[in-house]
Amino acid sequence: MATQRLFFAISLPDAMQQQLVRWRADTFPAEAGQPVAAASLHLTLAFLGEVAPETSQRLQTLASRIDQPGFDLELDDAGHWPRPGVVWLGCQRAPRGLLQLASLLRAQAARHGCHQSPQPFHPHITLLRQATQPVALPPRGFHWRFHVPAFSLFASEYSRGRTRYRTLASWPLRS
Ligand code: 2AM
Repeated sequence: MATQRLFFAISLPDAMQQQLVRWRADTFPAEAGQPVAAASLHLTLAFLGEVAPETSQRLQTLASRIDQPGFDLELDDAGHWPRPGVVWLGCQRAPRGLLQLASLLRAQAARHGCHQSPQPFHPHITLLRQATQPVALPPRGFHWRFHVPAFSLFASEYSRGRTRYRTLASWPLRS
């Protein structure tokens, strides 16, 4: 079987997706960048790159053994990375549970040969892509909170000119 482009991530509840999409439309002009589709909004925990089936299977087995409590995410920060052309939403203070989960998944990925960026983990949800020109960011003061009861493994698939994210498996966090 061929390799797949994989990443572990947190998906957003449907209501949160809808709220963010409305806020984004009110906050950023159309020319600011390419909006990420509501159903594709996610927070990446660990990017794995192109992965062989055996490695994917091993990482899924390890993921299934993770025993961590769920946590609340508070989205109250926004930023612009002009080089990759990304406008993002994040947290001023990332919850400990999020950092622990990401660090465990990233360590397991690295041990299985999936290169991990040496840059520190900066949890974010990409709202706009191709945002290479200066963008006016919203003033602080906005915030959304939602509970994270699970995490998932996604495959990033490119066909007919667009990228789709397919959920391969999900694992619950302790309630
Ligand atoms: P991004 O949203 O900041 O682009 C699928 O591509 C997910 O993995 C995206 O959330 C992307 O982050 C993230 N990712 C992290 N490192 C990546 C890399 N080196 N190449 C592509 N995507 C990466």
